[in-house]
Amino acid sequence: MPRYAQIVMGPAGSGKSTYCATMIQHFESLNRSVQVVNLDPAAEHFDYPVMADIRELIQVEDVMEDQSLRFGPNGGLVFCMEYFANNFDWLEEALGHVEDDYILFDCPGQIELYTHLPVMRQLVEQLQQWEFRVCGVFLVDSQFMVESFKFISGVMAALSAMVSLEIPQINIMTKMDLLSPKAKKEIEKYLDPDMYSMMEDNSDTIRSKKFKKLTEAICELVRRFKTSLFQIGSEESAQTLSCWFDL
Ligand SMILES: Nc1nc2c(ncn2[C@@H]2O[C@H](COP(=O)(O)OP(=O)(O)O)[C@@H](O)[C@H]2O)c(=O)[nH]1
Ligand SMILES: [Mg+2]
Repeated sequence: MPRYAQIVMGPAGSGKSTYCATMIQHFESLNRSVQVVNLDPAAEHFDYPVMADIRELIQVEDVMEDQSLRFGPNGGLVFCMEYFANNFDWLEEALGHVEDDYILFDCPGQIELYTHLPVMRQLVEQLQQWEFRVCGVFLVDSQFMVESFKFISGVMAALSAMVSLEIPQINIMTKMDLLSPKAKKEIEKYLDPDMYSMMEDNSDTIRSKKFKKLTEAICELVRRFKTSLFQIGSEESAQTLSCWFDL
């Protein structure tokens, strides 16, 4: 039987660890077991039992304290992830060889890991070599998606992860429960693919005409990749996710 993995990605604070904790509960209610691997070397706490924790391999504080390296928090994290990529045998040992396993990888929030650094791609390829079926889950905080341009920027971040990892990916807006009814309506407007044209600026200054072309080009790109977003915080969202992940 194959093994399954979700790579849980998204900016810091978007809700990755909360998602993993919630998925454990959801799996339990379905009588399925799921394990979580913490891949954030800077994680301070999480509300779930871990199968493996990257901090057993390397910790950001140790890297930052090292006088010969002299890294700040961001450089320290990149160093840790590169060290991790050079030591996948640690992960292999931690994962063991359990058949029919379902593992969530709770990843760090640094966006460059999903856009231009090779480490997450190397992780995906390694998992595939170990016969895992891998999918990506990209989380964005809905509170940062309420204005049209912010929405597009969130979608573009998700899209760049999707393009760089080349695996099936589901994009999820978190913290929908924190939005006002007006903000929820605004976001729902953008979720309909045909409504992207609503984001155009209709005033006819020269600047906005140029801007309109750019917006149209970006929306076309999003449409072409069929980038869609699901919302977290309702009954239907749990059902949709269950269908998606074939639970
Ligand atoms: N209200 C609400 N809070 C959330 C949700 N998801 C995450 N949070 C909160 O957002 C904060 C950051 O979440 P966390 O899972 O640690 O984010 P991470 O950095 O992506 O792992 C925590 O205080 C969570 O309790 C959500 O769907 N609704
Ligand atoms: Mg976290």
